[in-house]
Amino acid sequence: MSYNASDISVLEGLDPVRKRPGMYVGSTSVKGLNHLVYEILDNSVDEHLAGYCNSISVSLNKDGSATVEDDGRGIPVDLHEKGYPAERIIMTTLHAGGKFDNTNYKTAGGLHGVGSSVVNALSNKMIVEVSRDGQVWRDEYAKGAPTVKLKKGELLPVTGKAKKTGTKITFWPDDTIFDTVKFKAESIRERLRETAFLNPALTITFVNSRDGREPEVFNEPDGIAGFVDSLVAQDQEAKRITETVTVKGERDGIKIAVSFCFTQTYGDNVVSFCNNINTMEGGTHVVGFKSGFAKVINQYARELGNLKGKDASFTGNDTRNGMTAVISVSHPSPRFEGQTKTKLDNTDVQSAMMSILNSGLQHYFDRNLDCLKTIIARAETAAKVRKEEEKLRTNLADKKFAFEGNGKLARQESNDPSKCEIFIVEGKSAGGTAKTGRDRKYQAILPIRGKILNVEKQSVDKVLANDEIKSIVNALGCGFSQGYGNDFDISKLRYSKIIIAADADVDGGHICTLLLTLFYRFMPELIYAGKLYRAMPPLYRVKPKRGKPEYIYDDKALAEYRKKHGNAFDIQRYKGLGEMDSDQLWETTMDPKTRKLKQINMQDVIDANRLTSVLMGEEVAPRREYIVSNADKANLDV
Ligand code: 0R9
Repeated sequence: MSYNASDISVLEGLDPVRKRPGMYVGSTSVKGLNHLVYEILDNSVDEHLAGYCNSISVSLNKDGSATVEDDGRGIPVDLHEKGYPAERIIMTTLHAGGKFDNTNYKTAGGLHGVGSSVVNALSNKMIVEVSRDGQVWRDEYAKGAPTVKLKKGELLPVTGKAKKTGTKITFWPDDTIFDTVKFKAESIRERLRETAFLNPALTITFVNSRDGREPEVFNEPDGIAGFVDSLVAQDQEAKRITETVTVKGERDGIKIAVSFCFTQTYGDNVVSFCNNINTMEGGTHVVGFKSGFAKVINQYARELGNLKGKDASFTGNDTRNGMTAVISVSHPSPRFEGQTKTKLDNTDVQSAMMSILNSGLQHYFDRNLDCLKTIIARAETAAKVRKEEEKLRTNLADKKFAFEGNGKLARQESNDPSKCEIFIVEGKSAGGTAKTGRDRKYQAILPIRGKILNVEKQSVDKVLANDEIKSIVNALGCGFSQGYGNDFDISKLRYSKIIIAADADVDGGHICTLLLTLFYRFMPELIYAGKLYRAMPPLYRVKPKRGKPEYIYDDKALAEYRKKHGNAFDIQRYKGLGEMDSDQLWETTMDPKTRKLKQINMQDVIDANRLTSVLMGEEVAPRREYIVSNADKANLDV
């Protein structure tokens, strides 16, 4: 292939993209690969925002290419001042888009907003088909360079007649650039669904020809309110306690839309966007929303008498206890900062958000007092738990963690954190049995032997020098933090569930308590995120004279069983996990299909702290009382 002068300048133009692809699409991993689709998709969404495109389709094709098609005006194909079709300039020049933009042209923007020329540069082949002015125009490229030769002043070849208008782009990602050229369909699907929620008048079709599934159509006329509802529906634990509230408005050209609802969960889930870009790192719109919301709730709480005279106001976190929210703003010239350029920086958004939210919420709450009262009640609960936590943290600083023995982690085979779980198993023999009985692919076992020492204050350094604690921290892979420190990173957690498997007796209670306080002190986010569980092994195995043996998990269930079977059955009481063989341990405690787990929440931590005070404190009487009242729970060895 020979190049003329304009080709060379074109190649030089896109050269930086091929030299440093990570700069333009984030990385050369599958994330960067998917980003190619998003760059092209964003151009079609821009055309929708400009008011000309109603439907977009995204296809992952069998030959490894991806196609994005929209029904907008079509990329202009007339000659640009440089003497080549506008489409070609767009596809071969970095940042070319701006030169053609008319004043109404809004940008959805990608990670760095450089668009289709980047995709072109990083593709082995790219085909652009534009339907416009009654014709279909076609252009083609290889690794960013045009393969259709055009003389200066010449238009693109026409391949047929067009009844409608639109743009269709198909590209084959360059396998010498990307680590993989297999798109991650599930992430693309999620992105399309999200885009449909943010653009209620848009219809997006997803065709994944690779797996032969039916095309999926995303059209979400309820917009961000529907987004909130879908987030709540995804969380099986979340029980809704308010309807979804939407506040919208516009100030100084900044459009604001917010939807939220409350569920019976702790903490909040606030998802934010600016000009269709997911602002993962938050920014001025999120700050404005959080402070504006807290201000309104505190004002009402004082008016209604929930907060009196000198009472401290609710914190922002208190007021969002149980909230799921989606924020979407659009700004004529957004600025993004932060590590991944996903933090909105425009200060005018904060004040616009606060004023629109203030009047919108007042309008709504004045007419929906029940909803307001529910939110205030949730804030009151949060404030109570927060105060307990503050006490707890001071108490915990005085406690010592000590484990004996150094259990070895038996790793699982899979590296997919979403499917893996770790059992922290108390006791040497139970640890061994669990290693035999487990599902090796997805279950890891960390045996520990615990003993609580009732001693004087211990420094953090010493606690973390403890081998057993180190092995827990190392196994989980997400670091640790003191309280809310920065070393901890939950995204690095290697497991979807951390399961404490301890005997159902006082000793087991001790070790569980100890682990809870350890997690709370050094990895509290694991508790907030609901990653921590306690296995609930059965207390009894019963076998009627005729019939199958059954496991019984508590005394109430045993009483029921007695009612049904009289005394005509054999009963085995489990004193500890170590008494079960590997099949029994699998069936009763480890098999996801049959086991019973209890998810640990903040109340458990607070209870555990009380228990620790009882068991480790100075006073003998409450300790004795606890032990006596729990003596029925099997072997006492305190
Ligand atoms: C399949 C992916 N779609 C696109 O990449 C796409 C870009 C695009 C577009 C315009 C319309 N549809 C598009 N789809 C457009 C047309 C006009 C003005 N602005 C935008 C017009 O007809 O006047 N363009 C994006 C950038 C450009 N066009 C431009 F810079 F070439 F104008």
